[in-house]
Amino acid sequence: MLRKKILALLSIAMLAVGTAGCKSDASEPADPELLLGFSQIGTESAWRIGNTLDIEQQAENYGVGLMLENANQKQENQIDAIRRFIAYKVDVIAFSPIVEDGWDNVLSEAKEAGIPVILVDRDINTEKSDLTTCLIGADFYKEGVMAGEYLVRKADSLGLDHINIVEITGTENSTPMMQRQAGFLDAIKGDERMTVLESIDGDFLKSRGAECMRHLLDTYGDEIDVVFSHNDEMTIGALPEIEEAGYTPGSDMIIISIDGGQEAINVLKDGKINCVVECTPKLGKALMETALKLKNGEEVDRVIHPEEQVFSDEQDTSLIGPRGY
Ligand code: GYE
Repeated sequence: MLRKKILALLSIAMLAVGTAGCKSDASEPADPELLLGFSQIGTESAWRIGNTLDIEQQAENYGVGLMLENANQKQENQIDAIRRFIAYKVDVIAFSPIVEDGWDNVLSEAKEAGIPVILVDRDINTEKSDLTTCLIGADFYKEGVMAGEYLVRKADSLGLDHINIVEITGTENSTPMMQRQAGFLDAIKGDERMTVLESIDGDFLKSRGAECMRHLLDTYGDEIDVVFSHNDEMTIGALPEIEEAGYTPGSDMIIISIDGGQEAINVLKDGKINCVVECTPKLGKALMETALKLKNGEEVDRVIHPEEQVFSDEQDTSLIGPRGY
């Protein structure tokens, strides 16, 4: 029985919410029509925490029973979680793959069990075409392009003729890392003013952002004109290092970030970040609607990209409203 199944699920989940009827009160909502297993990457950023909260909230809104597991930044934990979802016969599996490679075996198992899989946020790399049904997540390439285009405009407005860039990247082999880098490089390529001094892996973590920035400052010092960081956490980790080295971020160095969480937007308003490309974590509504369609055997869109914008010192930043993550 579904109700028993959900109770069992909730008891093993590290973190779970659902509208599953756990009480016998007749006024409680009926068993959910859909049981969704979702493997989240971890809690590395405000983005990730906002994404988890949004998915929980939307599951509740849509009356979806949610089994949610947090992989604490480890691919093997995600693979184990997906295997548990298969064993418990959830209706639909969703997950945010921490890296692109290494999913074929477990996803073949899901396919054999007849459970559709939705990719949330990040993509996978596979030779097989039918292991997943769709991807709900940002267009990371476009985000990189928007960051690069901002830099070109900024260089024009400041009349700069040579610009040295350091790049602090997200988790190696993850979709946002690869696509943000590719989009950024494409947007600045052909612009003779731009030189990338170094790209360094900051793993999307604040502590790594600080470490990477220390290394970059030690190596290049005041040669650095621009810091392009793949997420807000790493940016926020890097800023105190820049200040400690005697530079004022936002004026001595141009700081470009991605995500658009509240903390980074506050720093943008203070003038210590110049540009933040938005990446919305609010993917829960599209996820619930897509999962319900799959449960009902309906067709779904292969790719769903949310609309995103750029926040920067080109606008009146005091008008940017609360971000909600
Ligand atoms: O930019 C970062 C997070 O995959 C879009 O992962 C996500 C990225 C986001 O940890 O902050």
